[in-house]
Amino acid sequence: AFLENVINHELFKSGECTTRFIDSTPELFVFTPRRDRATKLLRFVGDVIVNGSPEMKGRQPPKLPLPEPRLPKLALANTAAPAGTRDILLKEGPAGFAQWLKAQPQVLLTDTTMRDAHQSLFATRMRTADMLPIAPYYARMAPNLLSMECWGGATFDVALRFLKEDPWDRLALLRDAIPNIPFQMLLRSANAVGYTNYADNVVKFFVQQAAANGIDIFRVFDSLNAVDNMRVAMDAVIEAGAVCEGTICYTGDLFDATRPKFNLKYYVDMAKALEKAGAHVLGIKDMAGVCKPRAARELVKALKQEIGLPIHFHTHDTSGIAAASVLAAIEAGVDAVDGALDSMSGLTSQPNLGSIAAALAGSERDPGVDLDALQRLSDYWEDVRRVYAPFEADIRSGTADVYHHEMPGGQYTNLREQARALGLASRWPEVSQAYADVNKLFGDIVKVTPSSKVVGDMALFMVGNGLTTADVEDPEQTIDFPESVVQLFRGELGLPPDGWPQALQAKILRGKTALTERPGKSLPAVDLDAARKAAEADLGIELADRDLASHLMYPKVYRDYVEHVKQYGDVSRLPTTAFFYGLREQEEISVEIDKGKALVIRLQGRAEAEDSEKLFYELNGQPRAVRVDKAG
Ligand code: 3PY
Ligand code: ZN
Repeated sequence: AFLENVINHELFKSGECTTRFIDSTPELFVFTPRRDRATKLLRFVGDVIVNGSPEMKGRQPPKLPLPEPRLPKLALANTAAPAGTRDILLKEGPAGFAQWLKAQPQVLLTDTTMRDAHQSLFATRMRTADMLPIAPYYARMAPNLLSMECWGGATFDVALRFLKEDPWDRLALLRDAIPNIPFQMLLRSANAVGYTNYADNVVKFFVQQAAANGIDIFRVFDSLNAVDNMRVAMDAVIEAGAVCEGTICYTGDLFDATRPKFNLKYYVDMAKALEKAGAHVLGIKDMAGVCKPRAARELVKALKQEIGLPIHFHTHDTSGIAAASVLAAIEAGVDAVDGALDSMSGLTSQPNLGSIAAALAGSERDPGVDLDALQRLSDYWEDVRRVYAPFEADIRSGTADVYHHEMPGGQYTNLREQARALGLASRWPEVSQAYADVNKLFGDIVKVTPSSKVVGDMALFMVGNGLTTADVEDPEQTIDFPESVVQLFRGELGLPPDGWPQALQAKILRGKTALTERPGKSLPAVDLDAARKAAEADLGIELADRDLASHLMYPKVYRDYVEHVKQYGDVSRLPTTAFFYGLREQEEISVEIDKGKALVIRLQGRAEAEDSEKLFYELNGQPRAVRVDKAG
């Protein structure tokens, strides 16, 4: 590498260097880290080959090899992306964009495939490497989508924690490839992309970074539907010049007279409060998929009468009949709806976007999308989805049970997985019943991340410990409640508009005082400069603003991620089969480490010793051997 640097140096090439050239030219000693990067990747893949991916513990790999995902037959070279919906946003600004949306006779469509669909179908495990190949086709084949939901929710945490990749890189790379379709993210109000309330200035800083790095539309919701807890996030979105989709979480049943709390007035009042708070768009987030067609129709009709904002409807297909609700909302005049492309739709995911578009073709609300293009994009996802089969829940049909337990689609598969890990897999019906019981115990609340996680924790706790509702309520019976339950009842996730059941709160808190205002009011502002310096000293790297945002969201997870990068380099470009399943002998993969620079890796053979294994690779045609210790 040193010689390479010398002969490539401008001075050396010009022939003007003297014998002091080496002493006076320190950059000759800066070697390209390519060899190092390759070694790290070979070690990572080697570890997966020898010891298995930690992510695969207890899971069955799919039958390999799998076919390469089919990309649409469309020549990309030299074709620029056409103008799309994002061009309208850039020209008109958020308020003008919202007006434009409201004035459209057709219904607009959001594709959730890159966020909620995989969060709800395979535990958020979709990697950037599977999103990038299809991205330029989206830009060319579906430019008139309202938006692509591709960031936020659980994707931030899972990217760093399990996929060992940087969510900000994902956003930047997708943005680069798709300049013409608005990007949408899910933001959990004061919980940002985490599970607990953050200081106001941290929420604001996070929003600023997300907007600066490419998010156009922020769907902001609160896990207890508390508008005051949404204000900081909403203000930050508006200030950043992005579209603020203030969102109500739908729960219960509009027509269930025994639960009058979640009636039409409740939603209309909340929508008015969000409009007053400056939302550009109103979101209806039916996270569990319990908004029945009749409720969707009535709700949209009432909201259209009562507020002036365009309305965007989101639901899940857990019941198997969610498309009926989407069509009912469209008939009632909703302005935009979410769906997932065919092969990533259904079950706990969104209803099928392609089928919804086809059903509307030729009608007054025809979304005017290219149905064949959606099909070709879906073909790609169909192949990608096979790679993630081990992360899918073993469910084969919709279930009306969702109207009873009301679990969010994004939680359902995760909670089943948690139950399995605790040895409660065969007792799932009890867990599901306990989830409904806990909701009643907690005073009938909105259940969506993070409040839903607390309800899930408590349900598992009750089933695992054989506790009944009566046991939990009995003031004489001492219970060591899970920490998340104590935090919820202390008000650390905010306060439900009608407060907590007081007797249970007293029992859970055992004399601890509860917050009486939103947590952000009492959380001290974080000194961002000091936090950056401390983290830089701890991690031994410099932190850009977006890195600081990662650190502020998840200090421990981010630290582990940085350690992983130091040890193995950037693993985000490895093909997903190599990432989860390693390489079979003679299998060859190509990994793009820089634009136009690829490593071609082939596993030639393996030699096993007692506590280690030697792997013989071919790296860009050259033999390389790596020894990997066997895990204890
Ligand atoms: C999330 O917050 O991740 C959700 O998907 C809630 O529905
Ligand atoms: Zn959802």
